[in-house]
Amino acid sequence: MAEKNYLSVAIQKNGRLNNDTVFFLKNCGIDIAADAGLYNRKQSINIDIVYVRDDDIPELVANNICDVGIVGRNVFLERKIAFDTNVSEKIKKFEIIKYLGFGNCRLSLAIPSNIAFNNLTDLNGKKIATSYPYLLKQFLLKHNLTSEIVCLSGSVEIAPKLGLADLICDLVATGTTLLQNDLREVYCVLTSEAILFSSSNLSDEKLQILNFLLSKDQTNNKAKVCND
Ligand code: PRT
Ligand code: ZN
Repeated sequence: MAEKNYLSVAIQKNGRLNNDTVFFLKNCGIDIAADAGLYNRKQSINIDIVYVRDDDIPELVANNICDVGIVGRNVFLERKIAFDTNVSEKIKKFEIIKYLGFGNCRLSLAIPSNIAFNNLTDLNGKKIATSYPYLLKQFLLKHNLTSEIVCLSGSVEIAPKLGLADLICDLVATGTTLLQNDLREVYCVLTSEAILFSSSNLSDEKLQILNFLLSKDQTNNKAKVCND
């Protein structure tokens, strides 16, 4: 459980967000190593850094094990919708505090290059493979579409070739992975970047530490226009 006088910050241990997260925290005056142990206490500013897999960060914050976390907006929203759908009131309280301007990507629909696509109604009756079933379901409902969702935890881009799905809904950055798999991006479901978020019931003491850290950050990224 997060300790009373320490703000605990959950960050990705390895992976795409790790370096930029460490850089952001350094910019806030917290000098930590990118590859420290699982847990790193900074007594000078009453802060605990917890290094974990990004997928675990929303749960850690929701359960008050950690106070704030840094993840992609895609992971944040996917877990938030899952909590809103499945879990009791007390762990639904999440707030985005800051958009961090790195880890930019989009969650997009992509179809085999040789298949025609005119508009979203072409998706009716089709199978879509994804690791983001909640975000995709929300999108399908919003557009009144009757596609079937096929959940995969990784390597989503090979699903059409394997005959598991007709198309995919996956993260895209440069588009290289899609090209390599003969897929074509046809619709952006969500834009994403790394975000700092908290449970909305932080104590005054912890808020003070958080505000102190953020006051040192010079990057000053503003919230982007969202299409969720
Ligand atoms: O180990 P851990 O569970 O912590 O990490 P992970 O493997 O689940 O996530 P990781 O490190 O790959 O990504 C962390 C976050 O980075 C994601 O949740 C996104 O918010 C963000 N991000 C930014 C990306 C990408 N760009 C990205 N390109 N996450 C994944 N990709 C993958 C995508 O899934 C696809 O396979 O890269 C491929 C596409 O890239 P392009 O450049 O070929 O289009
Ligand atoms: Zn992950």
